[in-house]
Amino acid sequence: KLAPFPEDFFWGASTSAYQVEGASLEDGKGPSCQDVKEVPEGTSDLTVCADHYHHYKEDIKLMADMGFKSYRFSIAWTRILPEGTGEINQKGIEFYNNVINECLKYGIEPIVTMFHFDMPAALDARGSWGNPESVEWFVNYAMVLYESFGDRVKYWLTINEQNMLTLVGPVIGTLTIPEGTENVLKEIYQQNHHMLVAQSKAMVLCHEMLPNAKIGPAPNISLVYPATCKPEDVIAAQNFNAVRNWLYLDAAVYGRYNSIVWAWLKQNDACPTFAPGDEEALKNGHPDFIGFNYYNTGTVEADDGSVEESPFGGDQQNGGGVAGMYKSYRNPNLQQTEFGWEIDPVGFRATIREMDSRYDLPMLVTENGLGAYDKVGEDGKVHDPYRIEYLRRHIEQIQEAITDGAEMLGYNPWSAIDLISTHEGMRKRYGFIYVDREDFDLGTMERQIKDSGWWYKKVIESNGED
Ligand code: BGP
Repeated sequence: KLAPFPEDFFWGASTSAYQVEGASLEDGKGPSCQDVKEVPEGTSDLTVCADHYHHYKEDIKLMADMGFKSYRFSIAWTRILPEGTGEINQKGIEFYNNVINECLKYGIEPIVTMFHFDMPAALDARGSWGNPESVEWFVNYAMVLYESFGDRVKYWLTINEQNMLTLVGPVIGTLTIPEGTENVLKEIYQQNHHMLVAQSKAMVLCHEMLPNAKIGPAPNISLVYPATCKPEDVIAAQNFNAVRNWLYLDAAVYGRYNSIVWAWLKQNDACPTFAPGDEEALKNGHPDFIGFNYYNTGTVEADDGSVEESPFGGDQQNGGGVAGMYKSYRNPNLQQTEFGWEIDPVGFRATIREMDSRYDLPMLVTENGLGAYDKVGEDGKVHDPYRIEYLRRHIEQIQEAITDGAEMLGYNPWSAIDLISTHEGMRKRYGFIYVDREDFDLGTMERQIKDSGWWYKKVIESNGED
């Protein structure tokens, strides 16, 4: 018999500032790396997005109509601090005050991501995460957030998908490698180290300033399978698991580097340099829970010598591998989305079980979801049975994991509302709420709840029984 979902389970959904808000330079907002990056060919830029900046009231009302218990969104660093450090932009504070208050009005718990892929351009120009000062920039930004919103925000997420920044950073438009860098691997992991230290310090500060708040990381966690039961493939899977997943959680939870990753970096002369106090700083931070995004599992085999030398490790969707460590493998047992992403609900349970046994902390699903070409039907509605099927199968596996003993705090799939996809622009939609616009035609911006949203409402009402 399956265990029930907890009574106070956070059923909700997610967005991020640079993908949903638009108004990218309005009301004093400074440019972020996303505003100045070259968008992939054939996709929209990020100036308008779903225009949530001007529609937030309507959007949160629709979330309330679906019965949301939580809404995970990110704060744009440059709306608060246009230059990344220095002067505070009151209009930015006002906007997020309004968003938070609007959520609370409907009993929706705001879950706030502090950093979701949008480094202030001004800080990029100063070396971004490669600059050792980045630790202080982030901690200072965190302090402003706690001071401004800490009286109402109880759940904080530090850095969204830090692991994707190191694995595919340039694809996302973040993680800049300075020209002329000799040891790119070392540079990547030095930047990563600064993020880890910054995160740890932000967790300590959160606990000092807001004793009732809870804070956690938000990496993208995918359990990695070996392609076969060949021992060499198992070693490859351990390698990718370490590089992709455990490095981030070992550091966040235990304040130490994963030994497999450290040994690999050492062999490549790429271990990050610790500043005085870093070791202690890493040890001092403790998350209250693990936030994580899950889209699919990974599968790898041993490198047969064909993996090209590249400092970036790639991920399941982008393929790749690391020479001598692992090579990506398409799992023949899994279906794929229209966009070629593998679908693995049972792997969701496996991933949760693995995290539970390694870290023994409550877990909050901060993303999961299906990107598809949704269309308005002849009846004017959006019928997305494929998304209902996808979500249902994943929710079932959360319940299995709860039955296995995992403590699950909530489920916040991607995305609350249609927004701009990282790689595919507007055509790849994830939302429960449809937005009438295309990549190059801003449309009416009208909103409507899709079939999946009405279905989700029933799931929430019945606390997962539907
Ligand atoms: C995650 C990101 C999100 C979101 C999502 C879907 O990696 O945290 O920002 O974009 O993936 O990805 P995509 O937009 O590429 O389909």
